[in-house]
Amino acid sequence: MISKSMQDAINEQIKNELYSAYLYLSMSAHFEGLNLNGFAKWLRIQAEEELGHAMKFFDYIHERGGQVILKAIDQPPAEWKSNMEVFEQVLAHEQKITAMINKLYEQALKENDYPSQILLQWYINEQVEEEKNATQIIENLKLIDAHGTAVLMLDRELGKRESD
Ligand code: OFO
Repeated sequence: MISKSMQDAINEQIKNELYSAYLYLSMSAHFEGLNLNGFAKWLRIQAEEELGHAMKFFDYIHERGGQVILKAIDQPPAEWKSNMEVFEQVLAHEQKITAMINKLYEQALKENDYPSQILLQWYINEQVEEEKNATQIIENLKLIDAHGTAVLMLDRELGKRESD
């Protein structure tokens, strides 16, 4: 059975993952408003993934005989000044989530809670991916600022080459 302290910490993290979904859905709506449908789609899928992260914790608490207690989710921002600002916020948010997951893992180590350690390893890997994806978008936006879209498109084209 899961300890009360680990159950409480994971319940808190369910809220944080749901806030991530809320934040990215709000960003998606922002891009819908700008008719940037690709950006909107990417963030909408990201929001769905976050819901999946929350549900993975939700199921885990039940599997360990614990109780899920849902908490209030804060209202996310609704306006951003630039595309860059959106993705800088995505990255900053993911870095915050990474720190939270690491703290949960430290708690699981302290409590000798081996099942939670195994579960959290999945999230640790996922956070590497999350930070990498956000960083990549920021780097692409910087490239567009520096060289224009044509160079970025040519770079994509050149990247398609396979070795003979
Ligand atoms: Fe759940 O990884 Fe992003 O926040």
